[in-house]
Amino acid sequence: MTHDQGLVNAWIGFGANLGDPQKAIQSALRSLVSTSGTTVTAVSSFYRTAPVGFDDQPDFLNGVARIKTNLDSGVLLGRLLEIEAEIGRIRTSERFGPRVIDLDLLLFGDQIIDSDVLTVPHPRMQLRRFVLEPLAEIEGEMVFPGGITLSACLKDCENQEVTREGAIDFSEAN
Ligand code: PH2
Ligand code: MG
Ligand code: MG
Repeated sequence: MTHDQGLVNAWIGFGANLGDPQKAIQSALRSLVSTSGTTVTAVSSFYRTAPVGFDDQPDFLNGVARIKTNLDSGVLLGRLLEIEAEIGRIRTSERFGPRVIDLDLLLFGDQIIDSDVLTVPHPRMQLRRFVLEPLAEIEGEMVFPGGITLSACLKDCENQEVTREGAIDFSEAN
C-alpha cells in the first residue's frame, strides 16, 4: 500500500482545448496546491496533443501532476469538480468534446475503485498517449493496479500525436 500516516499518492490528468488552455491548467494547479491536506509533488511538462475520440475540435494542452493527499478519493473527486467549475467549465452531455478544463483522477495509490461516480484507474488512461507520455516523464516506469506496465501501454499508442511544449509554470506571479 502507498499509505503512510493516511497519506496517499494520487495522479491527476489535466486537459484543455478552449479559451486559454495554458492559463486554465496553471490556475488548476494553483488551486490544487492550495487544497487542504494536499501537496503537489511532481508536475510534467505541457504537451500539445491531437484530439482523441472526437476529431473535429482544437488540439489539447495536456499534463499530469502527482499529489500527496490525506483526502479520501470521493472528497478529492469533489474538489476536482469544484476547481473545474471555478475555472468556468460547464458540463454538457457531450462526452469527448472541447472543454476549458478537464481534471481527471487517474490513479489513487494502488486502489481499484468502481463506484457510481468514480472509476480508478481512469478507464481510458492506458489507451491515451496524452496521459501516458506526461506520466512517464514524471515517473519513468510504473506498474498500474492489475499489473500492466506504463511502457507496455505507451508502446500500443505510439501513433497518437503528442508534442512536448515546455515546463508548466504555475507560480503565483504567473
Ligand atoms: N480528453 C478527452 C477526449 N479527447 N484528447 C486529447 N488529446 N486530450 C484530452 O485531454 C482529451 C482528448 C475527454 O476527456
Ligand atoms: Mg478526461
Ligand atoms: Mg474528466
